[in-house]
Amino acid sequence: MGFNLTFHLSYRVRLLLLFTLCLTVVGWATSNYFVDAILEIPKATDFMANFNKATVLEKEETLTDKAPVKKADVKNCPSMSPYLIGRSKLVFKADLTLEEVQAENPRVHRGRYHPEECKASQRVAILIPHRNREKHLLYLLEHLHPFLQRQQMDYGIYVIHQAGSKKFNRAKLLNVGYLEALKEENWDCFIFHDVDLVPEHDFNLYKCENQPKHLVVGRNSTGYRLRYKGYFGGVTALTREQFFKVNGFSNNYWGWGGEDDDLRLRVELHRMKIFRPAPEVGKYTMVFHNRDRGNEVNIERMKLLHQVSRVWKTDGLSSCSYKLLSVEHKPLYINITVDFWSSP
Ligand code: UD2
Ligand code: MN
Repeated sequence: MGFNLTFHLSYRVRLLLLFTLCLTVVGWATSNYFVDAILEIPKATDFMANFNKATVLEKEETLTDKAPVKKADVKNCPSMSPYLIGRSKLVFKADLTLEEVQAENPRVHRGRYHPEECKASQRVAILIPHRNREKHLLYLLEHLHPFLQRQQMDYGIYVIHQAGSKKFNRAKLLNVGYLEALKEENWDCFIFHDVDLVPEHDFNLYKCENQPKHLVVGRNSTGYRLRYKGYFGGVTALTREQFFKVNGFSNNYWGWGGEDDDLRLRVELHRMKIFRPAPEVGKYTMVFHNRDRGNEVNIERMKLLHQVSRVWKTDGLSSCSYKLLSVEHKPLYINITVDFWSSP
């Protein structure tokens, strides 16, 4: 009888213990689930609050001497960064200097940045063709660095500068940018970016999709409307593989026009579809400019556009020859200077 009572009691105690244990486990699991869910999908209205909170946290963190987070412990970045603020009114200060922009971006080194708090899903190279547009470059750097940091991107900015007095060749410069950038990092995604276009809305994500992406749905100078259905100019994003597959841009477009349509035809020949963000998000301001000397309209462009299906395989990345003059790692960008000695 005594034995039976002890057995009975201990059985009840064990049952109670088991029940408490189950409750604790269920409680712990659901709280973790909800915390994760909140981190993953921040509400649009909370973006500004989160942005401020995150800035404060960052400041507090620098004050303590906590051990830095180990690389292996860093989580993947959320699909929607908590720092996004939506559309901004862009201001271009006439007396802005490179030193000011550098001071505003202390966490950018040698043209590159990656978030400390999480691991970005893609490494993105921004390629900017350039000649004689220093002021535009300054404005773009001023806005693009904070914009990309708010998006928690792992990125590098490359400026590909055409030296000499040959006609400007935007497409060939972008091929050079792709080939040279891959020599220092296996970038996943490439953004081909005019120097004078500044994005207004930071929901316009600077990363690649499973189809080539055209990011400029509209710009101020054209009433923010798409210029024409197949328009593929200004800013585009292709993965390393997508760009490689179409053999990059043609090298034969000297002067203004046609090279963007040529790339669109290459993309379509490979049965890829162009992806665009929503019109309210794909908005850009183009800093005003006149047509540059050395970039006169290319009167050959229609003829060239008729040959794309025949020549894409032999004219492109595979045949891009250039004279590399220098690669300089400046604080805010990597400057690649090239000369094209063989122009028509
Ligand atoms: C349009 C396209 C552009 C390109 C071009 C035709 C848009 C928004 N942009 O731009 O992507 O297809 O037509 O070639 O539709 N550049 C220099 N120095 C020069 C000349 C050009 O740096 O002397 C660079 C610079 O990055 C500039 C880009 O080339 O943004 C395009 O040239 P543009 O701005 O003169 O041509 P635009 O505005 O008509
Ligand atoms: Mn322009």
